[in-house]
Amino acid sequence: MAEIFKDIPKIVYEGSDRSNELSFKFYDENRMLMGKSMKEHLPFAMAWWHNLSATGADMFGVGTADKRFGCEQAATMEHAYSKVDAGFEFMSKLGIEFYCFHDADLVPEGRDISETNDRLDEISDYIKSKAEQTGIRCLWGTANLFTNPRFMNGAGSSNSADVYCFAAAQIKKALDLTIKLGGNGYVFWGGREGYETLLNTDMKFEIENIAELMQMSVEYARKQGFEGKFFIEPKPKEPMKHQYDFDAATAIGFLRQFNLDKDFMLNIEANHATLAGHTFQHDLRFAAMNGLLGSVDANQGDLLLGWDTDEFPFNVYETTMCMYELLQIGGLRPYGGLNFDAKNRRPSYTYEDMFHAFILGMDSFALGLINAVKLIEDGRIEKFIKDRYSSFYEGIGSKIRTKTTTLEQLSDHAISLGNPTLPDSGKQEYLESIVNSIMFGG
Ligand code: XLS
Ligand code: CA
Ligand code: CA
Repeated sequence: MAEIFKDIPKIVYEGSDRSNELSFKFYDENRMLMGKSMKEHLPFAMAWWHNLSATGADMFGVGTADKRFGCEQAATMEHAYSKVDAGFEFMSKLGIEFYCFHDADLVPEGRDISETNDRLDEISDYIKSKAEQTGIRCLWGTANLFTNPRFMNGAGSSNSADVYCFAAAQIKKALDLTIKLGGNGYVFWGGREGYETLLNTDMKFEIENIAELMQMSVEYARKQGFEGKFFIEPKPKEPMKHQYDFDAATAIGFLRQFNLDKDFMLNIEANHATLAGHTFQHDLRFAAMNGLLGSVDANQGDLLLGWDTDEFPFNVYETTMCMYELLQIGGLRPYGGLNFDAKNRRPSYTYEDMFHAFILGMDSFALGLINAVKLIEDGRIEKFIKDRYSSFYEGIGSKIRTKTTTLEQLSDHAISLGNPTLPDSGKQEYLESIVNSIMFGG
């Protein structure tokens, strides 16, 4: 098999003062921080769809990037094999250990499900042999239940029972593939699981059907010996106007309502959190404080644009706060990782750009990790937060926390205070300047 990225060497850490642009400036996989190597802290994954399939086509123009990787004709089985070769060469050159896929990313759809499934069996044999040679494995798999026109009204939320069965068939196969390829996670992103108007939609009915499909999927996977986690990936909108898994809080409510929270965790994507009007850190924290932060789609959006731009992470404040959350839950393994669900900008169309994108993303997360460790070791932020609630550690406050008081007693306490005092200052600007001094203070 011929080398595809011929002019690109193996990317290694050379530090920020070196002139070799095709090197990591901050990501040093062997550097130890808080008892673990950077590589262990940062289980990076490549998204098959953006990296190996997407050509930069948008609503106004065709693709700019040639992703045939040396084969003649796109969307053939020959192309499917080239993508595997390109993907494994790409990940090996970057030292990436994991990938994520949709069924539809791997092979062109056949005339019917059986033909598609045969193709998936064939290509997954090849992927498996590559995995055995390189040690690179699947992080999570999923089924594309949004591209085919039959899913115009959703999959689990479709009004058509037949379409619902097509979704089930794809999920069944994608679960088989995930298990075969050693994945420890399976994602449900509710691509078209939502609605445009209540004039044609029974929302309760649709949500119950989605839950039932998830329940059946869990039962099937457990029967096949899958011991990993299922993930819901929240997103508030796009493609639908209203999507049912709006954000972490909504998805957690749904999981609890249908008793799915033992088998499921959340896959939080930065760009989806900001589309929901939250910071990335907010949704990470919401999932984490409920014990349900399972995996991360590591990208960033553009706050000036109201859609899902899936950019490579560049904002080091965001990666710092992400790693701050992840360090506090002990990381994402053994189930999840940091999946670069991100694509090059349309004018960045060369092979070299693909590598620069990953160097940027991996370095941004390495910087985030370094900063987050410093924030934790510095301890001032954590201490400030703890002290801020000190009025609850004794007296009437402690009685509230231990549930040993009543509304009448609280009222009596307030009356006894006479003139109420103000709570202590929130000191936001002081705290922000601590973050800056830790990040840039050397
Ligand atoms: C789209 C989603 C999708 C999921 C996997 O916005 O991010 O790519 O991660 O289906
Ligand atoms: Ca995603
Ligand atoms: Ca996205």
